[in-house]
Amino acid sequence: MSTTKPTISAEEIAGVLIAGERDRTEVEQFSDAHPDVDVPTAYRAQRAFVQSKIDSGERLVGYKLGLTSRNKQRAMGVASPLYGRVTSSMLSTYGDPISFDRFIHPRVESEIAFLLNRDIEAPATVTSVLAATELVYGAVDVLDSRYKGFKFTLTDVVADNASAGAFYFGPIARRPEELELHLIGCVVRVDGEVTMTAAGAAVMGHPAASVAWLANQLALEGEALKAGQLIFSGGVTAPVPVLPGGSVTFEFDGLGVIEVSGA
Ligand code: OOG
Ligand code: MG
Repeated sequence: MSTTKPTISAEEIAGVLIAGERDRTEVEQFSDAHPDVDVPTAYRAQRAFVQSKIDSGERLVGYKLGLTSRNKQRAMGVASPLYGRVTSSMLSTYGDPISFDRFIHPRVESEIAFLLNRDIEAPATVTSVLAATELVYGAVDVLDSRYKGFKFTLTDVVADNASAGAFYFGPIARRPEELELHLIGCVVRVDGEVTMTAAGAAVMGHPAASVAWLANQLALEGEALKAGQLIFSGGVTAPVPVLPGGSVTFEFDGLGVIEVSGA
């Protein structure tokens, strides 16, 4: 094990990503020039990236999981789950349009969102996550990697706050016990044509398993999931680009339809 200092600091990585997001310009993957940066350093960069949002008045409202399904791991060529932080300006009210011109190259994907009404203690399981969940929603994750060509390694995407851009909620909230979340179907249509279908079990066997993974991961870092937070499961289906004039609809069994239109 080398104990030399990384050739770029977490703060420097965050500074590049903050500028890329602000200026809507793609940045180079830092892993190309700095392959020595490890995952803990990348999470410190993520914290600094998110802290800049909090310093400008946003609130931490929860977390998002990433690369928790084979559909997503295959699409992005990265095989380990990760998490990012969700802040208040990323959320939109159902029906409100999201303006895509604030993004570099947005993509959308289906997820399940969990609203917690209790803190989750480690070790967490599917059962303990469901017991701490007040409501679940169908949701759409609007991703916007700050990296050129939407290409990244695990450390790149961790630092980039799991490509977080914005989130849509579906129109229907349900108690978790009213649904078989691992069987929830999702049909994705691009310009009216069915392009992808999946069930909730695509996410680690059960969407709540990804929330349990996060709770256990955060415990190792001295953090915990809290009552009132929103947790996004990670993509059930692979991402689809949002194109001008195009439409993508996400139909969830029992949780309604979300339509996304590229203006
Ligand atoms: C990385 C973020 C992953 C998910 O649900 O897998 C993610 C990306 O695909 O840009 O949000
Ligand atoms: Mg996602």
